[in-house]
Amino acid sequence: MPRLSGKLDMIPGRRNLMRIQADEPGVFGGQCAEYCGGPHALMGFRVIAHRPAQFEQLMRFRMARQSPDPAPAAPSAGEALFESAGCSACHRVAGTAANGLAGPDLTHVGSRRSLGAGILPNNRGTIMGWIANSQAIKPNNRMPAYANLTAQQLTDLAAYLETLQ
Ligand code: HEC
Ligand SMILES: [Cu+2]
Repeated sequence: MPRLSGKLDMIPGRRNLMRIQADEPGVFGGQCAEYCGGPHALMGFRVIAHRPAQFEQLMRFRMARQSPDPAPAAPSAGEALFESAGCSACHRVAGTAANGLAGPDLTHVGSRRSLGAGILPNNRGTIMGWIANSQAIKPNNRMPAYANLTAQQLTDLAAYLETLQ
């Protein structure tokens, strides 16, 4: 990714602008390059560049999925648990009461390729494992381990998160 944009430091209290330009479609890897705390070595990210027509198509698909459900169903077990287990205190999900800002916005977590800044592929099992004990996967990250949740509860949460496309 540095090939597309150069590098830029984040400075507390200052707003920076980074221009990322890809001349060809492709997937470009990046890595946090400034020591920032315990899990610093585990901070990867990807830039995916599409051809303009394909990008337009993807965005239209996204917008269509976001249009409000005319008759919202009762919340699933996983959605209710997301609220009652306290996940929503740290995570935002647009269109729901969850509006925490301490962790990543999970509005589209179901369509992410990876979890935890690139360290895990995104699937039902890895979501469950992350929630149960993210501290073993990424030591010192700011999400507590949820060792008290049952396998059924982890499954319900993961099934809910998968629907957030
Ligand atoms: C105290 C705040 C906090 C609470 C409570 C919390 N999380 Fe997190 N969560 C985080 C942070 C911070 C991260 C990012 C960790 C990292 O990658 O360094 C995260 C990451 C995640 C991720 C990975 C997202 C991604 O983009 O890779 C998922 C999924 C997740 N949390 C689900 C949950 C669920 C489900 C609950 C409730 C059972 C929960 N979280 C409770 C702070 C929290
Ligand atoms: Cu870092």
